[in-house]
Amino acid sequence: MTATLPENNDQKPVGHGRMLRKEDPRFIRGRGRFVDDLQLPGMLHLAILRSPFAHARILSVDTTAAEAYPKVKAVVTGAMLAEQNLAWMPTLSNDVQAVLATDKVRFQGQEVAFVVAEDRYAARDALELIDVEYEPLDPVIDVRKALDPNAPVIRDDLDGKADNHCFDWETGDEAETDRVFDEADVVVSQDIVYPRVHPAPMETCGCVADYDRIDGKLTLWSTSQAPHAHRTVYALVSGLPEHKIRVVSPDIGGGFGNKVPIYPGYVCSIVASLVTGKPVKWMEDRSENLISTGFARDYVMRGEIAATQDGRILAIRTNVLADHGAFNGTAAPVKYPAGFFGVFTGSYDLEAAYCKMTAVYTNKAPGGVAYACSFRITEAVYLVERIVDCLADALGMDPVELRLRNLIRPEQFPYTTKTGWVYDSGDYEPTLREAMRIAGYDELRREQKQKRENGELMGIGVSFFTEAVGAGPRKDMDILGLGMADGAELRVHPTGKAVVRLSVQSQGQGHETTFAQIVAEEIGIPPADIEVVHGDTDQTPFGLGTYGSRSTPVSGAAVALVTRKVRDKARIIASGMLEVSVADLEWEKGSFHVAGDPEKAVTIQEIAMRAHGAGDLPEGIEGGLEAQICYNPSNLTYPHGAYICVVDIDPGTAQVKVRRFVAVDDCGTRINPMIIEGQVHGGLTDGVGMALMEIIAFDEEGNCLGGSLMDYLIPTALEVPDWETGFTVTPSPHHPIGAKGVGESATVGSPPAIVNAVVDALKPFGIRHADMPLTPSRVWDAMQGRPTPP
Ligand code: MCN
Ligand code: CUN
Repeated sequence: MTATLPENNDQKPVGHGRMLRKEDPRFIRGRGRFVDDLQLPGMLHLAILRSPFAHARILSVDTTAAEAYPKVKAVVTGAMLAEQNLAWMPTLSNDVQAVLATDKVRFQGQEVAFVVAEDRYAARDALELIDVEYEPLDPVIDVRKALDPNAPVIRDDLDGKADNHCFDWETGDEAETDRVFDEADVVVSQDIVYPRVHPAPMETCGCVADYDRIDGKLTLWSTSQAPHAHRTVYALVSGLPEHKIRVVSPDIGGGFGNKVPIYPGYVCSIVASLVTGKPVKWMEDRSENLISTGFARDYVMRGEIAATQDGRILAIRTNVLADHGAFNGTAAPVKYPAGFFGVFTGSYDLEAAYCKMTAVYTNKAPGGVAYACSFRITEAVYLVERIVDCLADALGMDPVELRLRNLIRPEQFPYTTKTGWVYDSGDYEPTLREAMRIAGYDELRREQKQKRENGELMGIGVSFFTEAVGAGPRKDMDILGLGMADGAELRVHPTGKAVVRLSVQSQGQGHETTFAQIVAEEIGIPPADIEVVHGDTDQTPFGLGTYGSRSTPVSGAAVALVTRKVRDKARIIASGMLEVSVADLEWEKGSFHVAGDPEKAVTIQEIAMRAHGAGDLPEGIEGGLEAQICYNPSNLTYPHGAYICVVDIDPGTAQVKVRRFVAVDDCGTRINPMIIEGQVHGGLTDGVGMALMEIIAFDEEGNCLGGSLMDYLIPTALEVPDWETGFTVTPSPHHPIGAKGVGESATVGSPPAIVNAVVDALKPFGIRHADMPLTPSRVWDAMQGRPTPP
C-alpha cells in the first residue's frame, strides 16, 4: 500500500512563507541518496585501524597477516604513505595533521593503518590482524597541565616545538579594561567550563573515492559541508588539478559542523582508489565518529564583570584556555583563530572589554569549531550570559531587570563593540519583552516564591544573545587563503522553469525549498518550477560552503542578487516585446506591464520564451535568460534572541526537568517560518543535551569515555518540553532581502538559559554556578556544596 502525502496546501505561488519542504517527499519515503547508499561496480571497502592509546610511540607495524586475509586488496601504513609524501595533510587552520600515524599516535582513535577489501566485513576483520607495537608515553589530558614545564611534548613533529602551546590570541583593550575594573563599584568573577561535546549527526562521516585512470579524474562523493573548499585542499594534497577533481555531497544526514574539516578517512580513500584503480568506500561507525572526528567547545574560561552598584555593566574581562586536541583542525577564518569568540561582549553597551586566550595541544581528538557554534559564539554567549547572571546574584537584582538596563539601544546601531565587531542592526528590548510576555515572567516569579516556601526547587533562567553569522567580508575573512564569498547562478529555461545553482550545501536545513523561495519572491516563478542544484563542484559555482549559518547571509544574498540581474535583463526584453521604453515598465511579481496600463503585460514565462526564441531582441541583448554572480558580503549579519527557561528539580534525585522553554528569535526577514521553527526546535534540543547530558570525557590515560550513544547521551522527545516560540523582525540593512542566519541561534542561546534556570532553582543552597552537563550527580554534588568536576 502506498501512503499519500497531503498536498502542499499552503504553498504560496511565489515567495516567502510557510511552504512545505520540497525535499521531504524523498526523505519521508526513504528515497534520500546518502553517501552510504552509493554502490559502484567493483567498489572496494576501506576500514581504519585506530590507536588504542592516547599517546604512544609506534615501534613497528606488521601487516603480513592482514595482507594474507581473504578478500584483502591492500594494507597501508603511515610509513607507506610517507614514502609518497602523503602521511601528513594540511588542516583548515594552517596546522598539519597525520593522515596515518608514522612516528607516534597522539590521541585515542587516531588513524594508524587502513585495509582495503572486497567487502566491509573482510576489511574490518583484517584490521584485527595488523600487529602494531606501541611504546606508551605519558599523555596530556588535563588542559590545565598542558603547559607545565615537564609536560610531555605532543607535537614534536613540528620543527623546534618544545611545549604544547598552540596559539595565543587577544582582543579588546587590556589597559582600559583594567582601569574600568579598578574603578568599578562591583566586580564579580567566575570560572566557567564549556565542556567538550560532539555534534553527533545521525549520519556519520564517510566517502566514496573513484579515480578514473583513463581520463585521470577523481570523483569523491563525501559527507562534506564545503565541497568547493575541500576540492581545493585535495588538489593541493594530491597534485591533481581542480578540474580533474569532482567533489559531490549528496544528501547529508546532518552535519552540525562535524562535516566541515577534512578527515584522514577521506584522504585514505582517495589514496586507496589511486592505488587500486577501483572505487573505494569508507564509512565510519558511531564510535569512530564520536572518538575521532570534530568535537566541539572545550573552553576553560574565567569571566569577570564590572558594574556600578545600581546595575550598569561597565566591562567584561575574560581569560580562556582552549583545548584544541592533538592537531589544530578547526575551520576558522585565518584572522580569527578563536573563531568569533570576540563577541563575548554580548548584547550589552559596555565601556571596555578584553580577552586573552591561550590554546594548547592535548592528547585528544582534534576539532573545536562544530555543533552549531557560529564559530565559537556558543562559548562567548554562554560566558557572558552566565556571568551576567552571577552579577545579578551579587547585586540582588532580577536577571531580566539587569539585562533590560544594559541592552544596546536601537538608536545605537550600527553598534561597534569594544572588541571591534559592528553589529548591523537590532532592536533588543521588544524581543526580551516578547519572551517575558509569552512566558508570563512576573507570574512565574510569583509561583517560584510560593514553591520555595514549600521547599520545592523551581528555577527560571534567561538568556539574551547576539550572533555574528554569515562569514564573511573577504577583505578580512578567508579559510586557508580562500575568500569567503559565494557564487550563484540562475538559468531560466525557455518554458519559464528555472534552475538555481548554489555553492552552499544543505545537511537538512531545507535549502532546496528556501532558495527556490528566494528566487520565486524576486522573479515570480513558482517555487515548484525552480530546481535548486547544490553539492557538486562540477555543477555549481565556487563558494565556501555551509557553516557558521552563512548560507542565508551569503548565498541567500547571492541568489537574490543573481535573480535581480536576470530580472533586469527580462525587463529589457519585455520593453522590446511591449514596444515601450524600459522606464515605462512596472514589475509585479511575475510580469512586467506598461505603467498605467496593466492589461499590456508580459509574464516572465513569455519573456523566457522570447529570450530563447525566434524574433529580434533589443539592441545589444544576447539570447538566453541567465546570470551568474559572486557575492562578497559587506558585513556579517547579527541575529539576536531572548530565551526563558523554567525548570523543576527533584530534591530527592537531583533530576532536572525542563518544564517550559520560550524562545523569541529575530533573524531579520523570514524566508520560511516553518523551516525557521524547525531550526529553532532542533537547536533548543541541542541546548538541553549540552546543558544536562552531553560530555566527551576522558580518563587519566586518555581513554575516551563517550564513545557510544550509551555513554554519550543525547536528548530525545522525553527530555524536552513543547517549545514555545515567538519572533521579532529586524531586517539586516546590508542584506538584499534583510535576512539574517538562524541555523545555529538556538544552540547558541539555549544552554545559558537552561543553566541559569538550574542555578536559579538551586539558590536556596547558596549556589552561584555549576558546570555543564548538569546531570543528576552533578546537581546532587552542587546541592551538597561540592564543586562540579573539572
Ligand atoms: N532561513 C529562513 N529565513 C531566515 C534565515 C534562515 O527561512 N531569515 C532558513 C534558510 O533558508 C535555511 C535554514 O533556515 O533553510 C537555515 O539557514 P541559515 O541560518 O542560513 O543556516 P545554513 O543554511 O547555513 O545552515 C547551517 C547551520 C549550521 S552552521 C549548523 S551547525 C546546523 C544548522 O544550520 N546544522 C544543521 N542547522 C541544521 N539543521 C539540520 N537539519 N541539519 C544540520 O546539520
Ligand atoms: Cu560551528 S557548527 Mo555549523 O558552523 O556547521
